[in-house]
Amino acid sequence: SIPKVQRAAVVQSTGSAVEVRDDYPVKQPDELAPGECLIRLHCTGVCHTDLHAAKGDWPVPPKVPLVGGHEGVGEIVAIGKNTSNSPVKVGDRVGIKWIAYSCLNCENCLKGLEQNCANVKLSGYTTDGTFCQYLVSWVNCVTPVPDGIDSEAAASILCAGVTVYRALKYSQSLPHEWVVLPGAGGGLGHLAIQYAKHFGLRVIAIDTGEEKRQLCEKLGADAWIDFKTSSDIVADVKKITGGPGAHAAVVTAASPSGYTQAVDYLREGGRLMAVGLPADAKLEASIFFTVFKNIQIIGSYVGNRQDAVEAVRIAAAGKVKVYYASKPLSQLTQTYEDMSQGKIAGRVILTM
Ligand code: 8ID
Ligand code: ZN
Repeated sequence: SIPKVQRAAVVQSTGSAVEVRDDYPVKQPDELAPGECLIRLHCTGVCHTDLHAAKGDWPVPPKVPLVGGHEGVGEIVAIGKNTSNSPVKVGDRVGIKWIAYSCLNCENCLKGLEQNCANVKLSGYTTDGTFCQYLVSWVNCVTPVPDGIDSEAAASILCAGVTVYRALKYSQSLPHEWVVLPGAGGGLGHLAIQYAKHFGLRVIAIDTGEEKRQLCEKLGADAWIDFKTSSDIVADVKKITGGPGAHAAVVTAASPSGYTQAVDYLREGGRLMAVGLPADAKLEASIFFTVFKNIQIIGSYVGNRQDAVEAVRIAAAGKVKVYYASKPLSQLTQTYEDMSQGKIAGRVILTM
């Protein structure tokens, strides 16, 4: 049976502290609208986006009170009555991603840009997310999770994995080309290394500190640059690539500094994939060299349902593994603290 209340991590007003409560309401099965489903969560990842949401530091404000979180895996326990043609059923294990709901009928949805749906709902931002035990989702938008990957290992594929998988896919990189990954030791970055290696690319990981260096090298990075100790990142990248620079960069750093040298260390025709979302930042690049070198600068925002299916499939095949520390939901505040200080190599997964 479904309880009336649950444990949830709630931000009461934007910027205020996260409060873990045991009295947050659970929407009951008979209250679900057609197309909605109720999910009992096993676990959730903590993404840097959740920290931006809790702080409210982006130009688009989140809802309040807010239950954050958008990298969850759980089990469907109820589906709204009069739901027709559901691709999932009660008992299925599914993932929750940042795009909680997209209408599938607007121009952007029809073009495959479900992220930009005119009626989009964002998990842990404009609708309650995964820092709780039970949440409402939509049968057409959950991501089925195949056997062969446990829930904790699958969770961060739903945001971090999908996002870097799509950015790499749209970077149009060919096997054996060089890709630079600023932010490589973080949640998105450590998965980007592995997807890039799976694509046959050569990887230059940029981040800082011994723990992240070891992680990046263990995951297959071909070269490492510490952004805090390097005196010239552009020269380092050029040297590693034998002169001309890298073919692509996927920037997942949560600070603007991760972006600044990219146009300079990319070779002619290079692609700069903008993924990290530092608050209040402008992308600074030389217009002259962007033009002169035929550089493409491309924003890449999470992924659609197909990107999610593909990213999960590669992880379930054992080609990409989330490197994580497992903690209880009550550790969310501490996790935000560690994340602000750049102390987390890989991901933190919270269990319910
Ligand atoms: O759809 C999207 N585009 C999307 C999806 C999910 C997350 C974007 N994001 C955004 C987040 O909102 C956040 O701004 O991507 C950014 C990274 O998220 P994350 O991987 O969850 O954050 P993290 O685990 O804290 O990793 C960030 C890493 O960047 C490094 C840090 O050391 C950390 O390991 N870093 C920083 I801060 N500055 C750097 C620099 N100048 C840097 N690495 C290299 N060079
Ligand atoms: Zn995320």
